[in-house]
Amino acid sequence: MGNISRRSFVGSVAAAGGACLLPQAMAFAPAGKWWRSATAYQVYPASFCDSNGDGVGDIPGIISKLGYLQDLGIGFIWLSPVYASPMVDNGYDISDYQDINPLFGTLADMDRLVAEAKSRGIGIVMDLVVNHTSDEHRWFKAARQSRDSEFRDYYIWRDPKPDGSPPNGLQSAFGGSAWTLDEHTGQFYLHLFASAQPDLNWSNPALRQAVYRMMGWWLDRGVAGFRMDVINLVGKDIDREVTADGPMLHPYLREMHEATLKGRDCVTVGEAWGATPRDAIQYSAEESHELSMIFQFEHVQKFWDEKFGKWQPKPIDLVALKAIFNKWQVALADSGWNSLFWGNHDLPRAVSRYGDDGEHRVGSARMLATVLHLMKGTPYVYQGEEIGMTNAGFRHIEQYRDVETLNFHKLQRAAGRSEEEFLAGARANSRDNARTPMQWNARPGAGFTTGKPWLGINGNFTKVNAEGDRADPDGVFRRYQQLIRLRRESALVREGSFKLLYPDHPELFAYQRELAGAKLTVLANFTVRPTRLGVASAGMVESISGRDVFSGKHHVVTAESTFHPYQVLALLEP
Ligand code: TEU
Repeated sequence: MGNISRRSFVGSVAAAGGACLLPQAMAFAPAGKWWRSATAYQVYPASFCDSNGDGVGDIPGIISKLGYLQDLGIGFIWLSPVYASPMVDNGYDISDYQDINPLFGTLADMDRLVAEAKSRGIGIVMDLVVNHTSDEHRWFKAARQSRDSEFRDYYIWRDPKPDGSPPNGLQSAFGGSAWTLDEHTGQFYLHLFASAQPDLNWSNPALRQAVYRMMGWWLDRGVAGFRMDVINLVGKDIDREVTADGPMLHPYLREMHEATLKGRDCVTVGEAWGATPRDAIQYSAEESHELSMIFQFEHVQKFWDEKFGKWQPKPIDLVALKAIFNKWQVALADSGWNSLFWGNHDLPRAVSRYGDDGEHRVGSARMLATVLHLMKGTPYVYQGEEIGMTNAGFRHIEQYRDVETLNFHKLQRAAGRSEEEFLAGARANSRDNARTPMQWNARPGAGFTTGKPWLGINGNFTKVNAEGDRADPDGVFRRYQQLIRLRRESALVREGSFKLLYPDHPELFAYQRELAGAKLTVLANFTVRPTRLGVASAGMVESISGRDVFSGKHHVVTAESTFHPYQVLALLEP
């Protein structure tokens, strides 16, 4: 195989693959499943676009970029929280579910966002954070007034142990005990996240009905659905110290579906750390009447350290990574539906984690996009991923703002870990890596703000930015555009079967999709070194050939073919 030209047929994916792909596309249009052909884009509002120069992104800023998102081709936006919030956890601590944080705008701005996005064929999916509220929510303020408050039972209270210590050993995800003593009423309240994020008591039917009413209120305003924050925690059984996947989880989700989602043409995606494929089918199978799909994190957590968790850099083992994707693709082939993602606002930048954010930044970003987007499921692009943005590269703890990073810094330093070691971990995995402002152009403020950004802009913005990348026909944005369009147009991409090829190859990620006699073979060098399929590729069918869906060129791949660093082919046959 010769040197692969990276030049693509600009905007002509269909021209390259269309003859085979388009006829099947026409057969596909089951009502209510629009999200199976759509690609999602996550907006982290504080860091997307600041329209008023206060250094924080806002809703008018998002509206001003709808043209950009339409051009990318996405079908819906997952909007991280914009509700009223004291911002202890950047909006995942909500003080009023039916109002907008003035930092981000007004309810009128929100209505305008929904309407203008809709007119461009883009749905707005709200972040539903109902495992907990802010401690400034009126429910919690009332609940802590007295043990007899009508809202007391909206939260989870327990008496101290006889020695005054917390009721049990449950730990907060952000470090330390999950219990904080409310001095005034003499009981502890549960918070699986920060102490300013008290957990709601889902076993209280009045609370559940209040949540469902609130969901209906947003759906009636025209939102396209919900991303459900840590939804697998709501069925918890605290007294048995069961938090995730508790006994009441699925009954509550079915109840929620019945009360709010049923009969509406919306999309729902639940965040479910630790979910197994079996769980995913339970959540997302049509006959379950629960959710459209979930986010599962097996490919993320597999590469966390046993002792220090995410705060200890650990290399990716490609064979293990492939096995995980394969497991999920195969398990949900006939029932349920996968989400597909490399990153989000809690995770490092895709190109820094799985690719090369130095010399091969563009090539590896394009490779990662291709490998992910040609699998079966609904892909989620995290803002900036489509232009190959990289980790923040912070050198000092003072540069971080994230509550999780700052808490664990304190805890691990107190436990004797060195500053350098912690900072190395944070540079790899802190949530702030993904939260630095969107890099729109090379001017001061990166086109994100005219003021002082709430979190430092990545120093590489003069080189890495949307304006520059989009001017490059071989840029990252162009590849995302092509992939997003392919999903819309190709039934093979949406529905085809999945088969992992060469599972033991340590450097190539290869798989095959198949539908009605058409085959799409994806072959990607996941490393910085040239590689070949090699004789070790047991089960190799003599050769693989086809037309590359991006370049339109015909390729024949044999055991001897060389793949350049991060090179990817997507070959269509016949
Ligand atoms: O995240 C859930 C969660 O478990 C995270 O704490 C996760 O374990 C960690 O960030 C991985 O590094 C959701 C939201 O996505 C996150 O932003 C919120 O902070 C959290 O819930 C609480 O609402």
